[in-house]
Amino acid sequence: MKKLVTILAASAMLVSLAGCAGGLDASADGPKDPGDIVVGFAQVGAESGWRTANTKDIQDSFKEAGIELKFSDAQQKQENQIKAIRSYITQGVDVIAFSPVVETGWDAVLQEAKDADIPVVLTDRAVDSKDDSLYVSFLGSDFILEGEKAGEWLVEEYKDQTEPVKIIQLEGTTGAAPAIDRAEGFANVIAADPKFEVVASQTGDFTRAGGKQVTEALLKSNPDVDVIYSHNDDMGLGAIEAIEAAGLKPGKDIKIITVDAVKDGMQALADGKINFIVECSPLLGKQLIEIVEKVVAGEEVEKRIVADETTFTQEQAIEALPDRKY
Ligand code: GZL
Ligand code: ZN
Repeated sequence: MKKLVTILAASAMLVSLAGCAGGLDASADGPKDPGDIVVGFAQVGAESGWRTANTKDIQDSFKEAGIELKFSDAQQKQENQIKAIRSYITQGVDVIAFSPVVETGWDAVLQEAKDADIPVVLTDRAVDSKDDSLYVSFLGSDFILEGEKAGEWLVEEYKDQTEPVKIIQLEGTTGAAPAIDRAEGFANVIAADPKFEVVASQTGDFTRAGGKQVTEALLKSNPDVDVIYSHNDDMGLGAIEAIEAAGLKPGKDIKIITVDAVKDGMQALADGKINFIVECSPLLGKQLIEIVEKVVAGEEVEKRIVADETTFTQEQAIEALPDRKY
């Protein structure tokens, strides 16, 4: 009897070893179970309502899928993101995903991930690397289109006005893809009519405090401004505080266009303090999981996956607010 038990135990050991060895070569025993996959995510920070909604959605999605997520918050510093990516490489995670705080300066660390055979997924923001073999997929919004949508609303809003329309632009983080591209898309559209003039443009770093400080300063030098175009809701909400502190009515004396459509922005839109919001969806968790599972199973993934999103007027915001997820 004793002999039989030892033989059984030994063979069970062998099977489990084979199983684990098989895990290294997915083809042997099919794709890894979600429970065996480990993903390292290097998040930008927690600078805005959009970012916190994006983090929550990613963490909830991974919990639901039963996939282990190692998560880091870089406080909007590129060197912290690079450090986090390096630590994921050392830990030998299956996939690395991150939202690059700025477009430049990633080639070296992405090459290190490639040399370590760890696929990288870009979420939300892009890198300017010429070598697109450094990442398997870029999942996120089309920020140029978002800027164009903002410009199109402005052109429509002022189609009957001939005298100049003076605009202050609140830029996102300097060097970040959404800041570069939202400025580009907006400029493309308003170039159609010389009455539109961006009298001042400055970064508020995507934060509410930044938007308030910059607007206070720019209103002093441009008291007769008509419109504020803000690259995200949070800076727009800061601008509202500055406009009210100057004794003016946001949404009336100065019209405001923002991007994101997070709850606080949508509430200000419903209250008439913002006039138009271009949505930028933070809900990338599900699509990121699909990419991770395909990559781990050795399947092809699309190089560029665009998040679907819309725009909101005041009426549409009032309609949408009750069941807004973020
Ligand atoms: C856009 C995202 C931007 C948001 C900001 O996808 O990168 O960063 O628009 C956030 O709110 O800070
Ligand atoms: Zn770009």
